[in-house]
Amino acid sequence: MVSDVKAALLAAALVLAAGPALAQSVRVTGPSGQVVSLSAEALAAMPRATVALTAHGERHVYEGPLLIDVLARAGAPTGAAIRGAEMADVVLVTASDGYRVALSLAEADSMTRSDKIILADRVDGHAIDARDGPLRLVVEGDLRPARSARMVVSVTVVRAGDWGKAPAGR
Ligand SMILES: Nc1nc2c(c(=O)[nH]1)N[C@H]1C(S)=C(S)[C@@H](COP(=O)(O)O)O[C@H]1N2
Ligand SMILES: [Mo]
Repeated sequence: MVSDVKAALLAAALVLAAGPALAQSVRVTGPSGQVVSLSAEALAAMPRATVALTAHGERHVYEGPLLIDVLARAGAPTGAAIRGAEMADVVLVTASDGYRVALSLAEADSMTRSDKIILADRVDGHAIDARDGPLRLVVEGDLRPARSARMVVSVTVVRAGDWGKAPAGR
């Protein structure tokens, strides 16, 4: 009986300690303001890609869905539909420590560039630890890992096309 209680408390403590890593979802906002929250399970069920990342002299293989597929869940255009005003769409990736990285929507699309950009949830075959994950942006082709935001909590498409435009009539 007492050991049952101990076991239950231990189990609860383990769940609490692992809490953020287990519960992580990502908040995705599309160009028209549509918001979806994708759970770890939803991300795991998406088509997967792998990208190697070297940081601090160590090379690791990250795996996860393509960022463009994640953005499409919130209504972002893909492929040839990224045209006109959408060519100025910016993707803001925000981490839990406030670190932010900007990309363009077009560069995340596999019809525009062959280098892949993924929202990784696994590294070298296991879940990403709490220091770097549970979600990490990985940008294939980058020579330094500065855009590889760790601990990603949200991705947002910002329509930058209208910024700094001359007023109508000029
Ligand atoms: N959330 C978050 N991600 C981040 C950073 C950061 O400060 N916060 N630093 C970036 C930088 S500058 C580098 S070089 C790589 C790896 O650095 P680090 O593991 O020493 O933070 O992570 C990148 N991702
Ligand atoms: Mo860095």
